[in-house]
Amino acid sequence: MKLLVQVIGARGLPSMDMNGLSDPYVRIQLGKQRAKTRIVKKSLNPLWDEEFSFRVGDLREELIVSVLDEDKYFSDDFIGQVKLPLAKVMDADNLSLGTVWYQLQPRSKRAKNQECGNATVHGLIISRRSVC
Ligand SMILES: [Ca+2]
Ligand SMILES: [Ca+2]
Repeated sequence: MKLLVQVIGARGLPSMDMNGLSDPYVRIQLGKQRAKTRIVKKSLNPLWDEEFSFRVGDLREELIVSVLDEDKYFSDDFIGQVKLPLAKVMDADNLSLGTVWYQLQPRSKRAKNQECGNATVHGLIISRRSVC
């Protein structure tokens, strides 16, 4: 089985650079499989519009979608991430989640269940889609 993930864009990302902008790209992980979008330079509202395909093995896995700011001389800054359990896709109509904006979350595990915390990174992403 294959999972298709379409990364469209993000909006309202925080600035991670001195120039008030970021150079965002998206890293996607499913188990040991990884993929990356290209880097959109100097943007807080990047558009990637790229599609990735992953092999689905274990349905208990989560798709981890991270947005990072590319930096030339330092390690890249983490902006936020979204975790999507595969089970959620399997439960969806037509095995597709459609095109949806997701709120980026901070990396800390603790924040995951705190719906009302103010820790959410202000920004968004993507959409993913289907299976089969
Ligand atoms: Ca930076
Ligand atoms: Ca940067």
